[in-house]
Parts: sequence; C-alpha cells; structure tokens
Amino acid sequence: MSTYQERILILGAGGQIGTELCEYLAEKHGSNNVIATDLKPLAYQPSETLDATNASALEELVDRYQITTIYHLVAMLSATAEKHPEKGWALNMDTLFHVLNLGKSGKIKKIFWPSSIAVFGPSTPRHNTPQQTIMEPSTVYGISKGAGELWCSYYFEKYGVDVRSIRYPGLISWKGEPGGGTTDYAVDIFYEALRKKQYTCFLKADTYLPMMYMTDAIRATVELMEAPASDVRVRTSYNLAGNSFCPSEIAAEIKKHIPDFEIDYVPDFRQAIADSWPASINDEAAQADWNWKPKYSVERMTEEMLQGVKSKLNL
Ligand code: AKB
Repeated sequence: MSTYQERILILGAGGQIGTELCEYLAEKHGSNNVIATDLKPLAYQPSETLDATNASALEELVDRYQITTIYHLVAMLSATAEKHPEKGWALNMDTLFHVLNLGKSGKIKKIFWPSSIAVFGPSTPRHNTPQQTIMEPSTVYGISKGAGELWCSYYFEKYGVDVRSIRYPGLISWKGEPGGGTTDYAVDIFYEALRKKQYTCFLKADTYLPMMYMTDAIRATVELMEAPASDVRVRTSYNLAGNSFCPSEIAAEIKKHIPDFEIDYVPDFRQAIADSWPASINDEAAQADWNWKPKYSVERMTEEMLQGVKSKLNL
C-alpha cells in the first residue's frame, strides 16, 4: 500500500479494460481520486477528453489533477495494427514514451502499462510458454509490445521509474467491448449466441489461446500495482494465465445454457495471428512474486458473461 494519497489518471478509460478498471479504482480510492480520459467524452466523472499522443495536453492534466499514478491503456490492438502498421507503431510507442518521461521527470510515481501474449511469436514454445523465452513476434502490435517492455525495463533500470506490466491474455468482458483484437471472438460469441443463436467464428474450431475473465484481470492489475516495489522482480512484463480454450470448447459451454446455439468457422487473416501466439501460458513468476491466483473457471465465466450480456441487451 502507498503511504500517500494516490491520484490516478487512466488513459484510454473508455476501452475494454478501462471501463471496469475505472469503476474498481473509484470504489477503492474514491472517485475524486480517479480521473478518466479518452479520445471520446465519457459518462464517468471526473473525466477529460485527451488525445494521449499530445504530450503537453497529458502533462497539463497531470499537473492540474496532481496525478501520482498513470494506468496507460491506449493501444492499437493486433488485428487493426496489421491493417495500419505505421499508425499502430506510432500510437503504441509515442504514448508509452510520453508516460515514461513523466515518470523520469519525477512528476508521477507509478505507471501501469499493459503488454500482451502478442510479444511471443511462431518460434516461441507454444504450450505452457515460460516467462523468459524466445520472443520473435510476427505482428506490428507484438513488436510494439515487445519493444515497449524493454523500454519499461530500461526506464526502471536507468531512471528508477516504477513501471509495472502484465502480458494480458485475451480478455473476456461484457461491460466494456473489445476493439480490433484477435481474441475478440471470445466476446462476440456471447452477443451473437444471445441475439441470433448462431455465430460465425473467424478462427478455426481448435485454435487454443490463453484467455482471462475481466474480473480476474482487473484484480491482477491492481494487485500488481499494490505489491511492494521490491517484490516486483520482473520489470519487462509478467506472464498471466487464466484459462486456455478454443472456439469449439467455449461454444460447447454456451450450448449448455442455449441448447440450440450453432457455430460455424470461416477463418480470416486473424487465424495467422492466433497461430503465432501461445496456446497456454506459464505464470509461475507472477504467482511467486506477488502471489497471483486466478479465480474464474470457464464455467463460471460463461455463466456471468451470459447474464451480463443478457442484461446489457435488455433480453
Ligand atoms: C488482441 O487480440 O490483440 C488482444 C491481445 C491478446 O493483446 N486482445
């Protein structure tokens, strides 16, 4: 726990992670101490519109709100970045540097920056992928996350910036929607199962990927941020495992609740991205360093997702 009153700024707060992280942190620290920002106006208060590529606008908010901690969630994800490689690289790297430099200048004390399973590539061991292993990503997003991890570690070693990071698996949520990722099918499937009882999946039936329910991911994020600095031994980014499953398995789980649900498979360019990523992840380092333990099974996640999406769609 910190000995000072944390004042938190969230960048990209309107996205899939930000939507739930804002709520969670506001509950914990009081909403006056959690300021949300996004390109678009947000319902959450207090919030500000911010283009995170604008370093001086970001610094002005940090000064105005006396921010101590930034959760930097702005990113172009894997599928979109393959369509806009240079834009993806620029967005993902420029915004990271702006935030790291605020840490270097001493204006902020702590940073969270998400990495991803996308840092791994076709030459990485695919099963139970270790914390430290071959990392030759084949996507723009993965290259940007891999480079970003090394920059985080560099700023920690050279300038003492307390930056912490998790390699998120595919994240599954109903409150916030994913946008532009390869693992998005695992959210879309719930919406389509409830709306149409039919889903056409853009990955093959047996494509295993590491996945995690958002409630676990938010808890992991905050647990990492609250761990004593000396326990955070990995300053690139931590592997984090939840469940590993493939489209046919999640479809079978949904069928237990919606027996006439049907799925078919029309793989597109995202199949090659998924094939380059791990099928499952080893997170022993996170378990050992800050006591990480996932709580959600695929069964429990499916029940909560169906309930949540149902209420969101007013069904
Ligand atoms: C994506 O699919 O691009 C993201 C990720 C795994 O980082 N969800």
